[in-house]
Amino acid sequence: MLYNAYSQKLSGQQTARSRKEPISYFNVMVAGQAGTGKTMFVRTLCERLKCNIIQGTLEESRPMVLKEQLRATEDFYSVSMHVEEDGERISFTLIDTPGFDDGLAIDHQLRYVAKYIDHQFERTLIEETKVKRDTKALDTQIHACLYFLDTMDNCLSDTDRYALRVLSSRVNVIPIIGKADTLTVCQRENLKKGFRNDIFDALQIPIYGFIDLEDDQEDEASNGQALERGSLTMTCILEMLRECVDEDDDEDARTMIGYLEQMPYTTFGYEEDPDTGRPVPLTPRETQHILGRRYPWAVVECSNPDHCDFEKIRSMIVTDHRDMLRIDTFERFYEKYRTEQLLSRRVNRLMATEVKNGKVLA
Ligand SMILES: Nc1nc2c(ncn2[C@@H]2O[C@H](COP(=O)(O)OP(=O)(O)OP(=O)(O)O)[C@@H](O)[C@H]2O)c(=O)[nH]1
Ligand SMILES: [Mg+2]
Repeated sequence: MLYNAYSQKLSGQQTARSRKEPISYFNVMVAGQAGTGKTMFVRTLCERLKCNIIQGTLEESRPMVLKEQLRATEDFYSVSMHVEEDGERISFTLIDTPGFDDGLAIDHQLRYVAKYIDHQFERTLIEETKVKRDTKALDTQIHACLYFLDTMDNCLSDTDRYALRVLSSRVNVIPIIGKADTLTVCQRENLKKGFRNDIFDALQIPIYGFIDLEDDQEDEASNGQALERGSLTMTCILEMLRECVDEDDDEDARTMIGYLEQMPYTTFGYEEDPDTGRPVPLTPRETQHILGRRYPWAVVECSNPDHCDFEKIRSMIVTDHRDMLRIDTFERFYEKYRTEQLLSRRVNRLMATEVKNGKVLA
């Protein structure tokens, strides 16, 4: 139902697109508090995608950024590559951002991130309003923001709460638990439960997957039970999605259920050799390069589903949710930006005419 409509629209868009250009664009931003493992995740994902990268297409906005020693990120940088996935060629860009600080500084930092996201929308708007549009114009919109949560407590920190609210008004936010190798199984489960409850039920932050009922949909939701706006808990959302699966065999709804039931996904980065900056070999006679970390008591592997959800995150952004995220970005966030901009430009024009005609408002 809901998600099917999305995919139908998208497939139409893609057919038109694929006739003109072979590549679809997908851009992911990584954000969160300082030291939560964002840069290490970017490096690990790039390393993991290596086998899918089309030769010669890897580009870094700052030279050697993936090879230099790991240190706190001071400015935005991006890593772009063309990836071949299921026969489709994707131009995939990761944007790493400096970690947020506690306290007042976060306002300034979030404003900067918001400006960056808006700037990408502005590029689309400029292109759209041209008389002759460039059909090969790059899509630089941010389709998803992987937000690395602070895991000090079993609930959202004030900083995360604030940042999630600000970001989710502009971009599809996907919360992530980084450095999962430092958590026991029990700690992970408690964190997941606590975060899910805070984001969806207690605070109703409209991150990716949250469904905001339209007024006319309110009465129909959840087995005929009347729901008021803002009362959609995780249980209700899952119930609605299951109805879509049962009634229409909706594949997108099924994909979304899989995500919502297990979010926030956990991940950890590989261990770097301090001299070479390359992933350390996990066993002395390792032939195939496995990404992970070695402890005295065990070896943890990034791509092992028993150890963390890294592979789920990878397939989420590279395949499973890519189309839904792109459509959502265009229809929800870009449309909102476009409407606001066009309205404010119209108001400015009217004001300027009034001033010119000497009818200055009192
Ligand atoms: N145990 C463990 N340590 C990690 C992991 N990822 C990163 N670290 C360590 O945590 C520290 C911070 O990692 P970064 O990846 O730079 O974190 P960041 O979120 O990018 O930090 P800022 O750029 O300051 O915002 C470094 O000392 C890393 O070695 C992980 O998955 N597991
Ligand atoms: Mg960093």
